[in-house]
Amino acid sequence: METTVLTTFAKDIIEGLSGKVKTLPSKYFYDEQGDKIFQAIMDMPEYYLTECEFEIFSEQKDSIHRAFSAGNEPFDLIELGAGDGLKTKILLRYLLDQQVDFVYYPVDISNHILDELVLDLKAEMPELKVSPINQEYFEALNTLRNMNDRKNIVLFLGSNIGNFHKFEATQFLSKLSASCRKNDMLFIGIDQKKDPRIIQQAYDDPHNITASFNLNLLMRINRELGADFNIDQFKHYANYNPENGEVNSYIFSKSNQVVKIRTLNCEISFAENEYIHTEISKKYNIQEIKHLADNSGFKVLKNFTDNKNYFVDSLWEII
Ligand code: AVI
Repeated sequence: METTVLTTFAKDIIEGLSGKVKTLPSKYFYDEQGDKIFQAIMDMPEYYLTECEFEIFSEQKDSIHRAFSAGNEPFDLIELGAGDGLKTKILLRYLLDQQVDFVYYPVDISNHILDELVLDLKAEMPELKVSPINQEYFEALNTLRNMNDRKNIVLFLGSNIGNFHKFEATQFLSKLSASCRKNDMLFIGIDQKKDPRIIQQAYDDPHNITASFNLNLLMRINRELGADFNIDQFKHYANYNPENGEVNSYIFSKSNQVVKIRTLNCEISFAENEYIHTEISKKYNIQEIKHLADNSGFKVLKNFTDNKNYFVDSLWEII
């Protein structure tokens, strides 16, 4: 298993760095170090997304519950990419207090993340029925098809959908709707378009935490593939474009330089100011969210927004 993961990682890295325009997949941000830095990002005030979604869950948990159980229908919760479950915990606590009978299925490909989450939940909410699924998202939905007979509410929070280009988001969501049963629902967290300066600051913060998150990708290549990236010779750059709603993140080379990747036995040249594209974080407005749902086999049932109207948790049904 270890070897396969490393081989896929190595293959993706070499492929991304060998192209005319260099790119690295943002999914590789999240090694142990990257998870810690991402936690620090979520704790900083400039990264408003976490606080806004937290507020939606805290202040509207009763209406969220009512919308989930339309007509008093029983349901189970499946969370794709559960992480530390901070927002979800508010909802789980509330549902338990209301004596709702449900199972919580956190889904993640990282066993380590799931183990920590389950330990944490068992300590905090011993009465919770939690059943972790250590699989890819779609595999997990297929597993559930034959495992439970309640309606599934799929949670995909934290604006994770923003890390896809629009066409990829539509593809992913279409696959998701096709993997669901007729009366299942999707509860999806999406960051909204807003004052560009607010968005810009969230991805180019004055504490340089996002910079270290981005540059950790090079450190990871050093650690896992024996590369010799000199981090001081690279810098983070993020730019929000209000025309397409995308924040694009890059790592720029500060000089002409050559980097060796020992285990792959190769050298990568960088010209001064040459960049590696590392991430896209796309923002949507309410109209675009409706289109996204309509084009991927869903229909928007209800939008839950925070007081500033920065973020939306949108509840979708299958059409
Ligand atoms: C995980 N994802 C939704 C975050 C985002 O906002 O795109 C990752 C992130 N990148 C920089 N800051 C946070």
